[in-house]
Amino acid sequence: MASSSVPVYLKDENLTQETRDLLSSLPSEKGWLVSQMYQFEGSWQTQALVQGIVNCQKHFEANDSYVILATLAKSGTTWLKALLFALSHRHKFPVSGKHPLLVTNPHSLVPYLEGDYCVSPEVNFSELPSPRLMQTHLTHHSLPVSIKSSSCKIVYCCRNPKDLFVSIWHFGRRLAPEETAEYPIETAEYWYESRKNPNKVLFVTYEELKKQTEVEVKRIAEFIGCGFTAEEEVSEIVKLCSFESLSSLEVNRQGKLPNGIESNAFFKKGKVGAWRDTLSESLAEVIDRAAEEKFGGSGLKLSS
Ligand code: PAP
Repeated sequence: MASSSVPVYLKDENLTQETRDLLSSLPSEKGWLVSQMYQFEGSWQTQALVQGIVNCQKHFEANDSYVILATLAKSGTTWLKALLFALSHRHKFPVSGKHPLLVTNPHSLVPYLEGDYCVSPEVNFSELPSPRLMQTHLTHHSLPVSIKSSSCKIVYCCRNPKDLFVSIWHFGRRLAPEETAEYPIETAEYWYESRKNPNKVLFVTYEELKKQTEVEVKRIAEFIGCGFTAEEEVSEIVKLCSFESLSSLEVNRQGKLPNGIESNAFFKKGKVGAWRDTLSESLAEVIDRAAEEKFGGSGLKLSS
């Protein structure tokens, strides 16, 4: 693994003694991007992320105006970051003008909560424009208390497990070509939360977002409190944030993010069902069975 391309949340630096003690008490397995992964609060994390999660659980203070994007890695984070940024700041940054998304990778516009907290317990988000957008890969259970207790909104994006698996596998091979391993499918926590509390958690799927982008984008805008008026056009934002548009921008084709990951690593095919080019029938069946076991009784329908 080339160290220059290793993001901070995969590095084993900055660990406090408290976190080292915690890690030694957790179940661990050989990892796919780093040598060892740790099971913390039900999901598998790197050492640095355990540190980041503990830090943000202790110190992050959300307030009512925050919008939190929650995803599993590779389920639509980059797309939703672009959409949420473009939607919530559309009066300040009209699509027709010099839009930040034309010159900035979506990951540099919306911070990765526990990733930023890997480095230090003191992270200052006060520079972010309001409404503050934040992204997390945490399960609902592990979210900092202030996210649950405030009235901030959570948008959750889910993707079918086979495309997600293939997407993360390719990404992992870029970061750590010599290593690969199984990827755990998380539980349907956000699904249940969105049923229980629809004003707090909006459940979006990558597949529906692909199928009827304008309808879904309007639904997201409404949910985060910046719905479209009858006169307003949503198509420009949809186009700006599309795979074709973002992946062809110079800023997303060349160079690296501050965390060392190449900017183009977040854009591969951007399609539904691309798993068919990579997965064998038998591996696809294994994933289908695992998904059925996990989600079977939940009422959540995962498209394939
Ligand atoms: P992250 O969680 O590491 O930030 P994330 O953005 O969730 O990654 O996942 C990347 C996937 O989203 C890639 O899918 P693929 O491997 O199946 O191709 C990437 O191509 C896709 N993607 C990125 N931007 C967009 C977009 N604007 N529209 C649709 N899909 C996109």
